[in-house]
Amino acid sequence: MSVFNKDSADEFARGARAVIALPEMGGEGRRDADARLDEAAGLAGAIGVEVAERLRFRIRQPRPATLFGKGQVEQIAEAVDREGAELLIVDAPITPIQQKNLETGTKAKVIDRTGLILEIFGERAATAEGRLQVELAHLDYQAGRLVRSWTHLERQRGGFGFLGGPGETQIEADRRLIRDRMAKLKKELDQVTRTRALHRTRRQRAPWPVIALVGYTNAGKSTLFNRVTHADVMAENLLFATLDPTMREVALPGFDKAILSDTVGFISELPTQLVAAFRATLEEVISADLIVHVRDISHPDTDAQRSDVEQVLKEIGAGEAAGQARLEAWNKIDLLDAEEADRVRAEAARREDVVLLSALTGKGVDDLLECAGNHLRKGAKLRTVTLPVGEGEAIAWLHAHGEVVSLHTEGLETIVEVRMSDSDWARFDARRAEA
Ligand SMILES: Nc1nc2c(ncn2[C@@H]2O[C@H](COP(=O)(O)OP(=O)(O)OP(=O)(O)O)[C@@H](O)[C@H]2O)c(=O)[nH]1
Ligand SMILES: [Mg+2]
Repeated sequence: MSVFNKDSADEFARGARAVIALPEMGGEGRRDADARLDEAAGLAGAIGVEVAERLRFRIRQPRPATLFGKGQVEQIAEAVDREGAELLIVDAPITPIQQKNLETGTKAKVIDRTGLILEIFGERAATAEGRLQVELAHLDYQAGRLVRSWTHLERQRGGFGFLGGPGETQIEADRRLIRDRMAKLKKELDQVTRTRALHRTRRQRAPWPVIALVGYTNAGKSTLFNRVTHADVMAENLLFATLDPTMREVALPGFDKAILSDTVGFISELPTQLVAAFRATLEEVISADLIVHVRDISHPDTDAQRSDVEQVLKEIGAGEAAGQARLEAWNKIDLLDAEEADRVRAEAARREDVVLLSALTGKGVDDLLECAGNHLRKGAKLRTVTLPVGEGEAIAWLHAHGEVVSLHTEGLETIVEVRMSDSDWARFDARRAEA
C-alpha cells in the first residue's frame, strides 16, 4: 500500500522473529516497564511477528545518531545475532537517521512504535474507509520523515527520477508524489465519509439513543459488546482486534430500544496521523448520547491508560465539555485478588459514574445497563408541546421516549408536558420538521 516500500515495514513476513528494545528515558515514570514491553510484544504479535528477546536500556543522554549508546547498540546486535532475528522493534519514536544507523549497526530491519501501529492498522483495516484512512496516515507519517531525512533518502533511493522536471531534486519529486496521492485519497475518503454521514443522519432520526464503547485496546470492549448484544464480534487477546465500528441493538431497561457501538481501541502514543485519519470513523463516538469508557481495571497501568483514552477523546472533540454523558466500566474484576477487589470497590463506591463488572463472567453487566439507562434519562428537559388533536403517533412516541407529566386537550389541540433528554428532543423536533 505504500509508495515507498523501502521506508516501511510492508515486506515483513508473518512469522518473522524480532528483538524489542525499550529505551527508558526517565520521563515515563508512571508506566510499568514490563507492562510496556508486554504491550510492545502484543503489538508485534498483532502482525504475526514473534518476539525472541526483550531488552530494556536506561538512556541517560539520547544519542542523535542511534538513540541508544554505543555499548547498547552492540548488545542489541548480539541479541539479534543470537536469536537469528530479522527485525528490531524500538518502543519509542526514532528519527529516520537513527533507524538507518540502527539497521547498519544491528543488521536487522528497524521499526519504531508508530511504524508498528501503522502496520497493524494497514493489515487489519477491512472496510474501504478504513483502508483509505490508514493509507493516508501512513503517507503522512512518511512525508514527515521525508522532510527530516531527505539527505539520506535522496542518496539511498534511485527510483522516481523520471518524474521530476529539470532541476527538480529527488526529494521534491517524492514529496510531490506523496502530496498528490494524499490529495487523491482525501477526495475518495470525503466521498465515503459523505455516504456514511448520510446513513448516520438517517439513523439519528431513528428514535433511539446511541451508546458508544470506547477504551484502551484489549480492555474488553468487544467482549462486553458481544455479551450485551449477543453479537459475535472478534474479541481476542490481540491488540487492535477491532478496527471498524460495529453497531447493534441493545435492550436497555426503560427504553424500547438503544444502539450500542463498538469501536477501535486506543493506545498510548497513538500516532497523531491515525487519530486524524480515524476522526470520521470516531464520529459515532462524538455523536453518541452516552460514552462508556471500558477500562481493564486489573492492568498495572490502568490509570495511565485512562488518561491516554481521555486524551484521544479530547482530540476528537468528544470531551466532557461537549456535555456528553460519560460512564466508566471497570472491567476484568474477576482478575483482581481479594485485597485489590476491596480497594477498587471502595473507590468505585465513591463515584456515581463507575460500574464494576466482568464482561467475561457477566457479573455487573446488568448494573451497567441500568446505570446507562439512568444516565440517558438524567439531564432530561421539561417542555410543553402543542399538537393538533389526532396526532396519536407523536403522542405515543413521546410516551415511549420521555416521561409524560401532563396531557390535556383544549379545543382542537392537545397540550403535552414531557420530560425527555436533549437528544430525544432533537429527534422529536427532526421528526416534526419532516412531517
Ligand atoms: N479475565 C477477563 N478477561 C476479559 C474480560 N473482558 C475481556 N477479557 C479478555 O480480554 C481480551 C481482550 O478483549 P476484547 O473484547 O477483544 O478487547 P477490546 O477492548 O475489544 O480490544 P481491541 O478491539 O483490540 O481494542 C480477550 O482475551 C478477552 O477474553 C473480563 O472481564 N475478564
Ligand atoms: Mg475490540
